[in-house]
Amino acid sequence: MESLKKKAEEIKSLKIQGATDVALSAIQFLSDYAREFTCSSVVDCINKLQIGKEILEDTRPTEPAMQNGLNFIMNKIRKCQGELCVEDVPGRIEKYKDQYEQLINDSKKRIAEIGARRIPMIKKDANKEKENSLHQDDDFVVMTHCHSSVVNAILLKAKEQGKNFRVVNTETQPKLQGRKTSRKLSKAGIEVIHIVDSAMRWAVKKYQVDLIIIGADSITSEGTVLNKIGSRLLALVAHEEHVPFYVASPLLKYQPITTLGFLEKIEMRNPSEVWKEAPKNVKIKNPAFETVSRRYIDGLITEAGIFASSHAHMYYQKFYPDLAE
Ligand code: RUB
Repeated sequence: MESLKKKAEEIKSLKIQGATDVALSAIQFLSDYAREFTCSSVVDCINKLQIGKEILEDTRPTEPAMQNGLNFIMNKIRKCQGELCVEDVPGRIEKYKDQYEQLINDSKKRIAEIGARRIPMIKKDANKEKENSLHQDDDFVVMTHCHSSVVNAILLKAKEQGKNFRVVNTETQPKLQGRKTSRKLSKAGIEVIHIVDSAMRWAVKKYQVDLIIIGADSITSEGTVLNKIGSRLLALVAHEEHVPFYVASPLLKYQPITTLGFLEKIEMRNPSEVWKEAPKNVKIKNPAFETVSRRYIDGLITEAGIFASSHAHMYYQKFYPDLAE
């Protein structure tokens, strides 16, 4: 249990961040945990796993890809518990963990292929290139926010296909996850323009951004997307400047309980991330995420294709009937 708590802390502290990596790590941690404890019966094993699952879920409340993954494993082990003996449990948990991991990896790969098609193949004309021009006709500019491994997969795929484009990216206060994005993309040879969050409107205009793609932490039954704080601001800028605004996300981030009327939670993080030695009478609020309503989203890029975010519910049920149960 102590080792599980230590690993859970890596997620809570954002050492591991981004919905996909959080989900992959959490299911791995549950699988490791199943190998660590001893139990008197299969029911006892399941009860211990349930406690472990709750510890992991508590780390980041706005992460359905993690919750869905942990539920996927727990539902499967509960269903077959009658056929198992205690020694079988760790192997079964690992098997179900591998299955969910495969779903995540396959969906990300498919999203990268689909999303990359939205970045055009533009051949650079050296004669046209003007030294001081900010935006030329043969220049395609994509903007993103924070660090989304799914958005990065799209951009890296497009680069791999030989497409020329630049990326404008926000630093993402207070934990600066945007630096991860800028490092990764520039390492792959993509030109990156890194800005402070509050320069997002300025940058959209200045660089004549052609396309905005953000990631997602959660998608609700109404097609609202929850993503890093600042996402709605960017959506509003996109709306004001008529820039297409897309969200790239596996359907595994669908939050099924929103269908039943429950509201998705927004994680409030430690105020010290914003200001360590703030005066005592200054109240600090540090929301990790915010909502982007479907009316500001031109399309959701998923493993099932690109469609209106309000259709996520339907495709989730179709693609993942086991999880929708
Ligand atoms: C990260 C964030 C990402 C989504 C999607 O927030 O908002 O855009 O999680 O990530 P945090 P991915 O740093 O608080 O986890 O596309 O990798 O699933």
